[in-house]
Amino acid sequence: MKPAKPILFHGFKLSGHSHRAELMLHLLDLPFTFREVDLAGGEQNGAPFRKLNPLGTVPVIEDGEVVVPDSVAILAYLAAKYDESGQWLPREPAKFAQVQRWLSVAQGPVFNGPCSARLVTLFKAPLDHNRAVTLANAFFKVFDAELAGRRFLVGERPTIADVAVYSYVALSPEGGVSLEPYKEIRAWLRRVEEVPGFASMPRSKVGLAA
Ligand SMILES: N[C@@H](CCC(=O)N[C@@H](CS)C(=O)NCC(=O)O)C(=O)O
Repeated sequence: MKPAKPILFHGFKLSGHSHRAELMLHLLDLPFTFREVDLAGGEQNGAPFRKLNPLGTVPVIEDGEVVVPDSVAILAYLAAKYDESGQWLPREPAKFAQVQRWLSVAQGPVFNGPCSARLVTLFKAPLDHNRAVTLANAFFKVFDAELAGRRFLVGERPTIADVAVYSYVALSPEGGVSLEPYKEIRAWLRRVEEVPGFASMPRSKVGLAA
């Protein structure tokens, strides 16, 4: 199934939150129009944008009458609505729970670690960079061990769990967190990048660890 008209995507090209939602549109091969929100100019705080997302963050999508703010909510919506195969959001309860767990990881340890470290280096966010780097490495150590012997985060095929976690892990060198010590993570990133339809995001300075 495809949307009757292109989905309107309100995003920000250098945001990993925005990238994970945009990546899902590419993976599902859905038509969309990208609209860059002027975060530096404060557009997210104005009344028109707050009507779309009262919390004033990107990404937000408009699919006809349906408005969905929040990156992981967008992943769940797109998979539930447009992925008829059920691959991206498995309905079997144990797998469904595992996917939810990784969505929590994306909004918890990934946000507090690699995402926050990058917010400091790229956008001068008033956060503690050392703390974010420490949290990132603590998470990566556990994540690397969990990935051993696994192709994707839940089962043998990619799900929205992989999409949710991918962007800020791939971007972590931009925040000053090297992926060099984490062989399993680097191999998993490469597997995600090989999924048909994968689209990377523009890098600001530093590329992916080899
Ligand atoms: N929980 C939200 C967080 C999104 C978020 O933090 N977006 C940032 C860009 S990376 C934003 O829009 N910031 C605007 C601001 O803080 O004023 C999601 O997953 O979409």
